[in-house]
Amino acid sequence: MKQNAQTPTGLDVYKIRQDFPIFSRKLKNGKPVAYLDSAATSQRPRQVVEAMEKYFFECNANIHRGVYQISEEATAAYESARQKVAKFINAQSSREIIFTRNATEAINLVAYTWGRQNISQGDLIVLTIMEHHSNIVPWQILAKEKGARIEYVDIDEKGYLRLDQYTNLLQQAPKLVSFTHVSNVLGTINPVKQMVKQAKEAGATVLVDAAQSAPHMAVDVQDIGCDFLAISGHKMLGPTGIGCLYGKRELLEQMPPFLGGGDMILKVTLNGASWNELPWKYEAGTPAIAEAIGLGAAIDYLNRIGMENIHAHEKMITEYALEALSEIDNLTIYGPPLSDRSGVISVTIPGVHPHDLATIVDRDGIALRAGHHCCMPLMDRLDIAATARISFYMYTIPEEIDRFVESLKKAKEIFEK
Ligand code: C6P
Repeated sequence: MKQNAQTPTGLDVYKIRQDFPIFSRKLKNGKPVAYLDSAATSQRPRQVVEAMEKYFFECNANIHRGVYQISEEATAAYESARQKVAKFINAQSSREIIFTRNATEAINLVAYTWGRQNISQGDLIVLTIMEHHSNIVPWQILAKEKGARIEYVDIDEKGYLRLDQYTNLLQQAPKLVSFTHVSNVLGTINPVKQMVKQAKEAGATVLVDAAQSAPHMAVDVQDIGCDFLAISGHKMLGPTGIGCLYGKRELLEQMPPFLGGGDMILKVTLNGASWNELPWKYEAGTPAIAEAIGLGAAIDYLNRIGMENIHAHEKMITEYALEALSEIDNLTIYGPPLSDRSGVISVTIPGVHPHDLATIVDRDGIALRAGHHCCMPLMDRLDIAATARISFYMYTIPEEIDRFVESLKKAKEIFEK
């Protein structure tokens, strides 16, 4: 791919990068950062920071409380961000969008409310071996409390979910099925629509972890058909401290609240309380106002670029990286073929700890993540302790892949001496 080349859909990555001041920064070694860790957290364009700054400088006030002008403006900006999220994932109503701190909190919200109400002794919860800890541990806590059991769908040698096993598990009528849309280690894009359809036919309630998909491809909750869906703002150009839970209205209406406190009530007496309407029933206390507004600006930015264009660009970069990496011997690349993967590539080199690799390439200004990526059961399944992972976004350019590949080759030479 040449400089200034556009993707077939017309994405001008070099222009986009001008919106991200971090790419103009020089590191201690005088080089710009080659940021290959967007699966951990994305970079943020200036438009997002400016939207937050505007709130702080122009209408900083608490929301849903004041009748004065700036409080009303703050409330309107916060609620408009909710509408943007609803539209972005095609929820039927913005009442189905609950602001949380991140995807982890969104999943915990379901486990602590719907889970406590609906999971009983002996019930089955189906998860997959490729889940992030945030889609395992809340269910383990619930299962332990209720005496429920958990079964995990395995992967095959290529990194696809074993759908034959999934189909068999569904025959045991699980109460809850929860899985990730995209694996943060293997990059596998799971066939969520088909999986949700099967789970619904089996009578299960279904949660989709979209932390790694919503930033990179169009996600449509009505088309997917899930009951719940979790996203994290900081992985999709937004700030940290904000995420969302999508829940079908009829479920959210029936579930008990998550946290108690201000804003989530209609009336409180010394003997009890009644709950506010959706979505505020699940948003106790002063929320992350500036962060929600920042997420709204991030969604505006994503919409302006277009999710199809983002996806197409990341596919090109992933193909470019896979090709370059396939020429390096003695390197294991995890995950399925290009057609079914997102912009995440995990690798290992026999005898080299991924942390050592990450430390060496850091000297060349390459930012990547090494470790278990909060997927210890998957690491156990793959019989490894860790991987080195590169991950991309709309702003990733081929030069950054070239820099990584060069640095990786150098590191290999050092280790193989
Ligand atoms: N994965 C990674 O480097 P939070 O931390 O709540 O924003 O997101 C949790 C989460 C949930 N599901 C998936 C599939 C994820 O990848 C993550 C976060 C980061 O892979 C940080 S561990």
